[in-house]
Amino acid sequence: MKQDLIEQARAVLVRNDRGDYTVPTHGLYPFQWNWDSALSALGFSHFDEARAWREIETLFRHQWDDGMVPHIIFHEMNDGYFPGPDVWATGRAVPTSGITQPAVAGFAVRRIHARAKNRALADAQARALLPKIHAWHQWFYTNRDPQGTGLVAIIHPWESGRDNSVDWDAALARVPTEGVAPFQRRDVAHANPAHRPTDEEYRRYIWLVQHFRGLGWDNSRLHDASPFRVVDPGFNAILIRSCLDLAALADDLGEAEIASASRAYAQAGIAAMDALWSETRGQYLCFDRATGELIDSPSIGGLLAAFCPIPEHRAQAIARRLDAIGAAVPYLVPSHDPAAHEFDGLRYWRGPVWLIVNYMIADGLKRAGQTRIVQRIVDDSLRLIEQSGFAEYYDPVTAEPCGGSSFTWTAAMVIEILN
Ligand code: 9YW
Repeated sequence: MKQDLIEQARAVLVRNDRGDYTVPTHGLYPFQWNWDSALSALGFSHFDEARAWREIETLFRHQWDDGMVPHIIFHEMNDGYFPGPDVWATGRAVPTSGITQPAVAGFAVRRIHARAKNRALADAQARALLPKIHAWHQWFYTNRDPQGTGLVAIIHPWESGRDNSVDWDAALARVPTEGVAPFQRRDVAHANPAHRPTDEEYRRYIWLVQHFRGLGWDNSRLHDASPFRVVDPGFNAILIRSCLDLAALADDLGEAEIASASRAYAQAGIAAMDALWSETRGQYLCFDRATGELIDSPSIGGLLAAFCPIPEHRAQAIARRLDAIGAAVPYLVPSHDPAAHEFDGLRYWRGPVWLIVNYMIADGLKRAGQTRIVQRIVDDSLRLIEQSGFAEYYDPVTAEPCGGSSFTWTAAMVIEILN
């Protein structure tokens, strides 16, 4: 059974392999996505280390001069996705989007390096990637935390990787839609519209893209100029964890300066994170930098915070919260609290389970010693795969597979979990 699943997962990765990068899934997402690549490389690394390194190498080949690593790289033209390169208009030879995504590469590279069988290759690749990943982290803290609070903001819901989370509703409602050029969505031709963001959300997403494009994609201006500036605990936890992992890797490779700078970022982030804790909700919450208030939305972003080191009593509280959620739905971890009225088990990031987030929450809670709830998350993840295949996401109540099928990072997580 286990070997069968691994074989099936490998076949998904191979099918979506385009040589130097993988597409998340055929049809719906025909390009390279940032955090998909970093997480998918973990899957490749179990059967082809060279291919795993190449995935991340390709991603960083398209890093911007200012250090940003874009969220999409449009390697080949394909009009099956909107918004394409013409809408982003970032002026790059190989077109990219103009925003970023969760900085999980530092974590992935450290993990792949630590367990690599080909040590010479791993050292060479890690050494080449180290300054690039560090430059990306520096870019984050310089451009997305201009006041030096210790935590970075996202300026577009797409940056979070949790596109239509309830977390963004109020902040996104303040984004205008006037002047948005007419467009035709392509995603709804590949996936059930009831499982995707709404047209209204898309108009606001595109307004932000047009706004940033009008500012020449100058990252030194975008943060302050964006009406949407949200501090996401999950996003920050991923960045903090990557800084810590990069520091450990830098120690291994004798790069003391990168190690100490990375640790300083992580320490400041960990200290600042506690202000996002909600005693009432028993989890972390997002913070709206435009209004200066916490966003009272009990989403998975506040549980994913456990991916970075958090105080022991906070990890215990998150485990309790997961127990309560796990009593309400058969499959952990829904992307939004099933008890909240906004919960929608089929609609993208407003309820469904995503295996990559399960993996990161489980990893963090394992380090925090919360083994019982970790086992539940792992068991639920594998039950979803056995019942519903390698889907993009799943209904936490019925296990219905949603979104794209034969999904790369879902398959990669299965290989990672089962090895
Ligand atoms: C989109 C590729 C991406 C993920 C995001 C997810 C979705 C793309 O797919 O966004 O067009 O909506 O939300 O996290 O990287 O798998």
